[in-house]
Amino acid sequence: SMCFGKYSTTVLKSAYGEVDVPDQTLSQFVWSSSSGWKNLPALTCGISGRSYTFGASENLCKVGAQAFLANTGLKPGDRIGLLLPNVPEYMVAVHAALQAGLIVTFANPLYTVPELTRQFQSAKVRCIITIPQLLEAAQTVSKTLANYDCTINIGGSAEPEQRILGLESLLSPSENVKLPEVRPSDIAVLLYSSGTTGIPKGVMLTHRNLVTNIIQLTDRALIDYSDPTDEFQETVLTVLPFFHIYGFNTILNYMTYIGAHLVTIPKFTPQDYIACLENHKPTVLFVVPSLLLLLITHPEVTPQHLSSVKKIFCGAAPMKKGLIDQFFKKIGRNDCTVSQGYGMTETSPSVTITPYTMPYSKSGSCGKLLPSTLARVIDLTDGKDVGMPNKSGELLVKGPQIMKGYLDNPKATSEAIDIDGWLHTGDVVYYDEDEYFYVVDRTKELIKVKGNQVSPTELESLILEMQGVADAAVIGIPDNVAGELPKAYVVKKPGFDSVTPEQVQEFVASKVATYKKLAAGVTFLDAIPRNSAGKILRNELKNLSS
Ligand code: 4UW
Repeated sequence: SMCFGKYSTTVLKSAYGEVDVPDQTLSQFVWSSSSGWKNLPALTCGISGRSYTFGASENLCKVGAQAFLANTGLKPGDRIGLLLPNVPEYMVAVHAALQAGLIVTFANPLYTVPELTRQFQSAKVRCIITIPQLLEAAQTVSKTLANYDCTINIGGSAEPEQRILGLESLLSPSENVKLPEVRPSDIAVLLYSSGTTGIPKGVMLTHRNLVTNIIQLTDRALIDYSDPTDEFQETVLTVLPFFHIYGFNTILNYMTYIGAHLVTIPKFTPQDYIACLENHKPTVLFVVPSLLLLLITHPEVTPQHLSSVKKIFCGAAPMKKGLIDQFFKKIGRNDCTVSQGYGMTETSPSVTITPYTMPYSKSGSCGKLLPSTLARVIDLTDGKDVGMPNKSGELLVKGPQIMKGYLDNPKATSEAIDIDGWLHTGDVVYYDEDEYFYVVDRTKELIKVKGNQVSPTELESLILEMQGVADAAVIGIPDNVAGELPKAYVVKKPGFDSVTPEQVQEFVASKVATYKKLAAGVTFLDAIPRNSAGKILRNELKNLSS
């Protein structure tokens, strides 16, 4: 399926052809078949047992959309911020907002106030939806936001004089409110990703981008799109965050679309996860490599706990070749598939996925191109297409799942998506003779800690705020459990010899979510290696650390 175009590019086309994408908004699409299984459970909190059927959650989304427009000052096109852990109500909050024509941005509930402020200011958020435990942070951030309208406090009480509304104001039917026309080409969500360089930017994904990726995955029939019934319904245990593209589109939207029952856990602990395996007997698990490793190595996870599981999906970070073998050894059976997907926030997220049955010799591959997806692999030094299998280079991707661009950042957008429409992924890959892809490295600065994005630039600018610091550079250090951990190289100002590594670590830890901490330590240098343009030579630092 290779074709040779102008400039001797070698374009790989999906072996699966093209898919047709319905002309629907994300909400219309996700609920398009649910009338067939209205009374089956759609979402259940694995800890409290709080549960919604498909009929109930679909209806709440519609009621919520009308209530948004009736009870708040928000208008279609306005942005709202979700500051929520994984709870069943996440679905209602997102899809009510989308049906009201709003654009949604999701924040990590573990974020500190400065982290939240940066994201919500960038997205120009006018309303935050949160829970009582996070209300104080939401209110602090809201004071910094221009044209702020209101906060919605799910599960808490209203305080009208502070513009805090309770959930009831989202659930009171306002049938006379007409919902706006939302077009599939409209932006649905703004998810934050650092891309190949710099601080996190708002990735603009349209309704069509998100629907397309679900259709592309459905086409590969990784989970049969067969009507769920009282006798059999897939049960999906998920702890991966809904604020991340993987949790949001691949899990929340895709699994709801096919009629699976999602069991959510608001905050990961091995004990809660194990209890959910026991109590809910999931048939499908979505994992990142560090979670799969935990299932393999945790002494309290027994083969019995995993006996109901038939399908596992892994993605978001490189998976070590032997991990799948270790998993099969642990469960003592092989009637379970472990699939790997590769992609990024900018691609909604999936680009490749492993086929249903895959030769053992290809384990470690992240699979083949999804339908309607094109790829090129270019040499890291001369930028020319490598033109043949088993030669690594940077992956370029083209397809209908690629983002519209970075919010308010045409420069970053044109650096990421070139004039011919190719997205430069910053990942180093090769493909084999059968066009199975393998991710081998990353050229971009991004650090991945247990699948979470960490932007080195963000940590560097924080460290530079510390008294006595003249220069700083952050890189990822390989780690057996987390995949990578952030490490800082720091240059002290004259007269600040007494600054210790621990002080730098504590300074950063006090300002960022836990997974961004400088867990791989701090080393002082006389100078940070930089090129003549002032760009940090990260490879030199990587060599120093290995
Ligand atoms: N192997 C090696 C992989 C892999 C990988 C991602 O935070 P983001 O922007 O996005 C994600 C997306 C996760 C995902 C994609 C497709 C898919 O099917 C699925 O479910 C099974 C999950 O994490 O980070 C994007 C970056 O993460 C790395 C890679 O560097 C990419 O650019 N990455 N998947 N299988 N590395």
